[in-house]
Amino acid sequence: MERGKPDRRRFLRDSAALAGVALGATRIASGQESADSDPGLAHLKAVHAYGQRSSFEKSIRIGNNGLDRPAPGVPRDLGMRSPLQDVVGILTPAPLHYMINHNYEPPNIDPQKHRLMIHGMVDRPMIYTVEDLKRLNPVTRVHFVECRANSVPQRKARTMPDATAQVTHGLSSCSMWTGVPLSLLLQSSGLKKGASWIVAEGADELLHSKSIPLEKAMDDCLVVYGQNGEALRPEQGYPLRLLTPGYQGINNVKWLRRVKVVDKPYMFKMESDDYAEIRPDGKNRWFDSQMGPNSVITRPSGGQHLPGPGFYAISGLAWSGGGSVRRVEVTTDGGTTWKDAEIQQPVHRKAYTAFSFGWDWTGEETLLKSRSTDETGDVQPSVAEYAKIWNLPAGYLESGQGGFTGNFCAIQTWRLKRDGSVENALFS
Ligand SMILES: Nc1nc2c(c(=O)[nH]1)N[C@H]1C(S)=C(S)[C@@H](COP(=O)(O)O)O[C@H]1N2
Ligand SMILES: [Mo]
Repeated sequence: MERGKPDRRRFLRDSAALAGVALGATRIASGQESADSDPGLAHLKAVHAYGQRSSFEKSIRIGNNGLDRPAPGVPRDLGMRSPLQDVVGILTPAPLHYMINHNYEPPNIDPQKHRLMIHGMVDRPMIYTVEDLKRLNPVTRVHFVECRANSVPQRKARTMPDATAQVTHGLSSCSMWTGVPLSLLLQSSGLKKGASWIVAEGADELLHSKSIPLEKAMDDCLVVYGQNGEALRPEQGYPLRLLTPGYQGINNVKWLRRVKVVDKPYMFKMESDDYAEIRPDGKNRWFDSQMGPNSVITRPSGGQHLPGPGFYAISGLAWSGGGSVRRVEVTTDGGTTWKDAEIQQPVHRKAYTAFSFGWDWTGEETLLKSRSTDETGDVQPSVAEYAKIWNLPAGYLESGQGGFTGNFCAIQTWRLKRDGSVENALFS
């Protein structure tokens, strides 16, 4: 009978669905087989099972050296810069988050096998699985991560007229991170008297390790497993990473597997030598980790082109390791006059903050700059002020010679030319 058919079909469908639930993995595996033999289904799975951006969107990460590929011959340090000029809003899409791996390719870690050990000067050493951590109350926060080498003038590509915002500021990114407060794990283990530092260690081949003051660890550090609504990317430390909001990138240990509570910094090569700033006056800044107030105009910025005189929103990003961004000023006349830009919500502490400033361009050549102030009243320095803070001799930064300065947060200048092209003009 005709009427019987739909019911029978539904019965078959429902029992197939139930069988799918009961058989679990087996059922999915046989489904994959049929997708392979059915090109239409294979296409759906390949393209839509995990979404891809429009084929018209071409923005990509580029090599740390400012080229569209990593530097050849540096197999132990893989760096990729984030395309700041293309990012919309305050979150960096995870596939475009900048990346610094001192150990080249990220390890491919099975989260079921991964463990995080808390030990050292604690009453109760603990070993956590990723699932153990997910049983705890999660916290979600928006924070930037920034390499201390971001923007340093010693990198040649950074001072060239054709540098884009990706080349000048692309060793930083901002994500929404989800995990648990490190303080919760440390408290549960019980801190012993005299504990004053932690040493965090990653599960990469080189066991990237970093000493961090216990005060910071107990303040706002997180052990995170989530990034922008999904699991951390392998490049960002899957399945677990330490997040040290506002501190130099190197502290944010990826593939985190161990936190040892200790009573002194361990002075690893990277923190006592490579990452410590030996200034021209011979002085050193060990563990001076907090990133300063920073900002960059991303539209219009280096490599972009304005079609002609008229209205433009000058927009960009501001951030500070000191807390939330309270104010951003913009100058469209090379620094003669500064005006407040509009700060866009949401504003998070130690996170990218978007700003914009409506402007009528007359068509004349001019210099554009932005300057941020954070909640502690810290103001982003000019290049000259930055040189003063770090006690650098005149012309030191401009020369491109000498050692790394690090934490370079000086005001960025873009030159807008009469033909509408935009150039990097850091030292103007
Ligand atoms: N395990 C491990 N953690 C690491 C690194 C590393 O090489 N290995 N690089 C550090 C440095 S120098 C920076 S700047 C940040 C970069 O974070 P990202 O790659 O997620 O952008 O990770 C830090 N954490
Ligand atoms: Mo870094």
